[in-house]
Amino acid sequence: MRAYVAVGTNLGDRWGHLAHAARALRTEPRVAVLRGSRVFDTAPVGPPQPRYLNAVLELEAELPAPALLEALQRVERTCGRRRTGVRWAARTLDLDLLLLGDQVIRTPELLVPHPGLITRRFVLAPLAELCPDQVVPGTGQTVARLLAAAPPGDVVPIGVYPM
Ligand code: PH2
Ligand code: MG
Ligand code: MG
Repeated sequence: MRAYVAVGTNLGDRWGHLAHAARALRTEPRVAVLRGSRVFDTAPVGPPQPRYLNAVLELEAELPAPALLEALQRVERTCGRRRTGVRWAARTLDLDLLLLGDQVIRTPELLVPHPGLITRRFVLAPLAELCPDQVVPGTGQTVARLLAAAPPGDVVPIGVYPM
């Protein structure tokens, strides 16, 4: 199934973390990394913290959603991510499952489509490069329409995805 994963990093070697994410996902069984968006330099949303690099990866994943979530969390850990319990703390690597086919998943562990997807320009701008015409389940709107309606934000493309 086609999956879109948001990549965010705002601590340490941010370009290195982006490259690591693509490389590590490729080593996961039944996961193929198909394409990356451009990389965007973005102002942090939430508490004051360093600026982010944000991008989106397109995967083909022959895995059920919980196994894919585990794979994403495994890759976060191999990148030195430590869960401190502090919401929206700065992080070496954040991998958020945005879309998984046209599935809607609402469990305590996983919400798909990702709730932040609908309004966050730092997610929608890179996602719209990969699948502008995809309808986001539950909204009836395409990614391109959601991006056009999103509040303005400091989200600037600065390079191609390192992979
Ligand atoms: N992620 C957050 C909180 N704030 N801001 C930006 N610009 N980019 C992010 O990826 C981001 C954020 C929590 O995951
Ligand atoms: Mg996140
Ligand atoms: Mg996350």
